[in-house]
Amino acid sequence: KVKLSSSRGALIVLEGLDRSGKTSQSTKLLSYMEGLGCPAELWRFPDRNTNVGQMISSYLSNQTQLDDQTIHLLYSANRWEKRYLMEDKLKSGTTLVIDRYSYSGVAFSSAKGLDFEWCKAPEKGLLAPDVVLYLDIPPETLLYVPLQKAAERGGYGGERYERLDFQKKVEEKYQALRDPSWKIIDACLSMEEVQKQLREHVMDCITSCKNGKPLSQLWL
Ligand code: Z5A
Repeated sequence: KVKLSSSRGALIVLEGLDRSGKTSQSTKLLSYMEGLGCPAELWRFPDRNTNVGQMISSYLSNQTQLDDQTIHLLYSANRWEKRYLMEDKLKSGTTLVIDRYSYSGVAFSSAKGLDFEWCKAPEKGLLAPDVVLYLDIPPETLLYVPLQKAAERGGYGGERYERLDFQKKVEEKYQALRDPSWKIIDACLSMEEVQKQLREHVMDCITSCKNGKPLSQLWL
């Protein structure tokens, strides 16, 4: 276990399918916390600014090809290279709002067909979030995403099903990762309503961390 801290920031993770609103909502959360004078930073994974992150970015933009195992380990390494900075920030009282974390890593890679436990293994020992806020959206809602892409390059039908199919698999994997402590938010509600619910969970979480909730490690 990581050393106890009496007054620390909270590690808050937002997860959910593509386009469920993670980036919009985490940005709003940060402004809200800043408005309250609560020290906070917004992080996201992949963090494309590091050396490892640049390899991931190059893969995501199709400039390099990597097999599924290699990219999985790079995503994980990208979290490990931020692990100690993360701990320092939290211990100095800064709350971190993180847009995607290990759950994205496992859900996406295992949805591609990699073994679920194999995918979890390199994540073990990273800092465990104090709360996971899951933005719940039916995969079917995402149909408009390939519609736009397909308009640019044709082959619309096949791509749509392929993508929907994949998002459904990702959702199944998220469900397998879920534990009772996760906060499930209906992401089909308005932006404002989603934000309102998120703020309540976040403030509860920050309070419990300030009151001495210890940091712990993921999946150990
Ligand atoms: N990946 C991985 O495989 N392994 C890993 O370990 C990690 C990631 C960490 C990163 O993509 C890819 O890497 C991702 C997973 C994989 N792959 N995919 N596919 P990215 O960084 O490009 O993706 P993202 O930044 O996370 O974006 P996103 O998931 O596509 O979107 P989002 O952040 O959830 O949503 P948004 O940008 O806030 O909102 C999307 C739109 O919906 C936007 O126009 C909003 O205005 C609108 N929106 C949002 N909420 C609402 C509500 N409530 N009502 C109406 N409209 C809304």
